[in-house]
Amino acid sequence: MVFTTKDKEVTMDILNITDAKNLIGTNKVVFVTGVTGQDGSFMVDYLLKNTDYLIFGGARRLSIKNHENIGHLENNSRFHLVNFDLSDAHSINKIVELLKPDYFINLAAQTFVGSSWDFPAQTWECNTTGLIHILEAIKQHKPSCRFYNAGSSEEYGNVAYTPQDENHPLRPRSPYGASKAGARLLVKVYRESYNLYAIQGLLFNHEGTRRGEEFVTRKITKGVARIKKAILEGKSFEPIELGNVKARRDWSDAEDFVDGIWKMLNQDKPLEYVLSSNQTNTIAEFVYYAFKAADIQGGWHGEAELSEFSITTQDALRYDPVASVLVKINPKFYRPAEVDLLLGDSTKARNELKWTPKTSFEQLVEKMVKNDLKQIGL
Ligand code: NDP
Ligand code: GDR
Repeated sequence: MVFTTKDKEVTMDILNITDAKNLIGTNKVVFVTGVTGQDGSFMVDYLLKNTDYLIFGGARRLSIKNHENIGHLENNSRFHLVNFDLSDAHSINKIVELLKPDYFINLAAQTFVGSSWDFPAQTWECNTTGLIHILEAIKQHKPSCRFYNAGSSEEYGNVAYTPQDENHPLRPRSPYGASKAGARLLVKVYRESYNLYAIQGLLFNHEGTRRGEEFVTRKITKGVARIKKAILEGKSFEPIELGNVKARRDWSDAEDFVDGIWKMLNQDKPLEYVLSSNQTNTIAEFVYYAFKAADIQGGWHGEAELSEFSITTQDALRYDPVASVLVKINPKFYRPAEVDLLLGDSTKARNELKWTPKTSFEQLVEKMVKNDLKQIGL
């Protein structure tokens, strides 16, 4: 099967389940879903580096391949793709029956909060009903399998107190948040009913160079790179259009989080933890630091507070004033209900799992901007 990544053309097969089974030897087996996405691909990289396990990545068949995040693994003898779709109970059952994985890490989901109002049933189907298919298969075929399901700070939603720790109640504000809150309850029920090692971590926002382009951080860093290129070439440019820039998020580096997930999976007891940076920033602040990382000094201006972000006066003198608007607000990106403030408290994970995130907020922004600049040749 031939498909194109950003850098080169690669060939990568998706194995059928019988061929996959024949690859199993004496090493432990990990099944990771969502490997075409951000966390799944970083998790596979992490496992290849830190274990000697055989890793199967679940990927769904699409008419146009989207394997950019795993293209670098095409010839790795310890990593293989298997057809996987959260909506198909039969194939999930077969996967667990034949591969009998020692670990099952479910990072596949309908992940975009904004779309979850447009596709509430599909969001529930993937994130909640799909989870039941996995839990049932594990219960039936490999009850000793250690299972991780991806939980989210969106389950906290309309927060009751700040910062949010493991005891915070579930108060989701979106169909996505509700689907993950439902999933959390199911994981607990299966853990307690069948004595499974089944956990759902409580992960705040995490980003990186493989972040999907519709999420606000990547949308901003890609936009910054596009504008930087236009400025350097003396061309005009369209501003980045954003919705609610006053919302606050607790952002971390996804590469730090896969380490936390693996630590959560390897405890004596199946305990669930918050992973977070313990710092909160507005989207507006992310914008500021992203342009700063590209050496573009800007500020928020406009009649209404935070209505427009433009190059600051000194720089504006050097550029066409019309083109000096870098970001403008477009209400079409507002959500029917917003989560205004997220700030995690990951003290327990840091103390009990000895988990230590390495990348600060500013380093994360800079890393993402530099990556997007590099991708367009800057
Ligand atoms: P991405 O959107 O980058 O990746 C999602 C993955 O799920 C993709 O590989 C996608 O495949 C796959 N997927 C979607 N629908 C299906 C389906 N029906 N069957 C099989 N696979 C499917 O998300 P992240 O990597 O950022 O997130 C990983 C997990 O962590 C998700 O569960 C997310 O909800 C959760 N989470 C993420 C946070 C974050 O800040 N990143 C924070 C808290 C929780 P395809 O490429 O084919 O679309
Ligand atoms: P989030 O991430 O909803 O926190 O979910 P997203 O980046 O989509 O939004 C963050 C905040 O930015 C505001 N915003 C915009 N968002 C997007 N996408 N596009 C815009 O133009 C824009 N303008 C402002 C949003 O309103 C919101 O307040 C992510 C996902 O990874 C989930 O899967 C995960 O569970 C949570 O993080 C924790």
